[in-house]
Amino acid sequence: MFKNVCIAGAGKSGKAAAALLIRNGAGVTIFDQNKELDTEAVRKDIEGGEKVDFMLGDMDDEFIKGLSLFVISPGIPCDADFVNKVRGNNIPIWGEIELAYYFSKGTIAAITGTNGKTTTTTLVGEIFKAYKDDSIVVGNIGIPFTEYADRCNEGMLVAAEISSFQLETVHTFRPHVSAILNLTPDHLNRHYTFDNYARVKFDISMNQTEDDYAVLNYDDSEVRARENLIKNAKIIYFSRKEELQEGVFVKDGKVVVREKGNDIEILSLKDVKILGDHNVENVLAAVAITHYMGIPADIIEKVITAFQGVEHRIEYVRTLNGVKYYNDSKGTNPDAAIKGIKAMPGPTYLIGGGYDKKSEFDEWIEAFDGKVKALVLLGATKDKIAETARRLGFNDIVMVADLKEAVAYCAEHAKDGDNVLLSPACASWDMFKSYEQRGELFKEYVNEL
Ligand code: UMA
Repeated sequence: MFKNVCIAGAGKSGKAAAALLIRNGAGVTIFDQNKELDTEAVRKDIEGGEKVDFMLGDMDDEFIKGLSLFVISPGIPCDADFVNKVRGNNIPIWGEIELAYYFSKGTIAAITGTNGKTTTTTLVGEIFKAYKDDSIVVGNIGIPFTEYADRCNEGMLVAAEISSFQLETVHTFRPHVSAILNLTPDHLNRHYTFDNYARVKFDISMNQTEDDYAVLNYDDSEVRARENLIKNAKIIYFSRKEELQEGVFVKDGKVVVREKGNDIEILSLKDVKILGDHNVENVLAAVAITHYMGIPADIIEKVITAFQGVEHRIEYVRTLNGVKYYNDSKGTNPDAAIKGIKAMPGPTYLIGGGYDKKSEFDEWIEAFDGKVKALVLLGATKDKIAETARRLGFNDIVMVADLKEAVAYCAEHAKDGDNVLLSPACASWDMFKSYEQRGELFKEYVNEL
């Protein structure tokens, strides 16, 4: 299986997969479509990197025929020409999650959904660590599961954030608890239709058995409409809005787990520090996930009530001349950005635009609710967003060339009591390496003012 492995993609995922495979005696070639890739720099980042071969640009047909396994990074579309060729030669294609799962012996809680994945996974990971300090947090959150997989022993708890990209290439991956937090259109340039995207999210549960749990959002009609896609796992619903017969919900300001007719009170919402309805949902999901992973209620309560939130999610940066600056760089789709603008307490200069995922921006603009003083646009989607805004009667639009200019414009015009929010409603990949880099740069520019 591991005699002659090709890893496609020399990013975080590919490098960690290479190190794992080399540790386990495999022959590894890294393929990357970027002809300019600095292979020596990549080699240096990989433990055992001197044993890696490279192929850049185009993939050789003869090379494909000799492969025993093809490991694909999440950012590479599964229908890329070279991937189709590999498939045509009947070479097994695994993603990083499948590869890590093959080596790992831990008990996994796997979390997906359009929004809230990172906050929920972070919370779940903190709860796991408070219970067992060798627990790990991995996946789309930025730490490849392959980095730890072969050191992940029996009994270790794993909190894994899993993206739709990663779910396209799982085959045997079986988390003990899976969770689908919500579903709104995202990554449609990759999955083509919303239904394809939704179905791929449900693949998180495809290998679960009757001994496993699937945590689903009762309040999300797109999730609920697809509950029949959960084949074997026991479904555990959570709801912010309704008292459930069984499941996790809010009753008299308390988060309650109702199980076999018993109500277990976990915590009071008034003690939770992260703001907004979407965060109540993240808390409910984290309670459901950790309860069914067997974590005692007192530990769940202690960790959740102490939790202050994660970087790049409506993150407060500073106040200057009475203007508050917030970094919501993880607002990478319209739905996440709606949460960002809704969380703003007053008049806001909103910085948006970025990589084109073929999203529609109408609902985001409708959510401005008279709060946005100016929409400052940059990136590949700026014209499309401006067009949508004007069509909906919103005309306070400013076009800028880059993020630095956007920050400078906002600083010059915002008055005491205003807010400046970076919440782009788009991914970052047109101008930045990642949403993290975009958020870091925003904070840097704001702190330089
Ligand atoms: N490449 C190609 N051909 C392509 C695309 C990429 O050769 O068509 C090469 C690039 O030249 C580059 C490498 O592949 O050298 C990059 O691989 P990658 O895009 O998979 O990026 P990684 O650094 O390996 O990061 C990936 C995830 N990236 C994506 O899904 C785009 C990271 O998720 C994840 O944290 C990491 O693996 C570890 O699991 C980021 C993300 O943006 C945070 N995810 C999306 C999201 O949250 O919306 C799904």
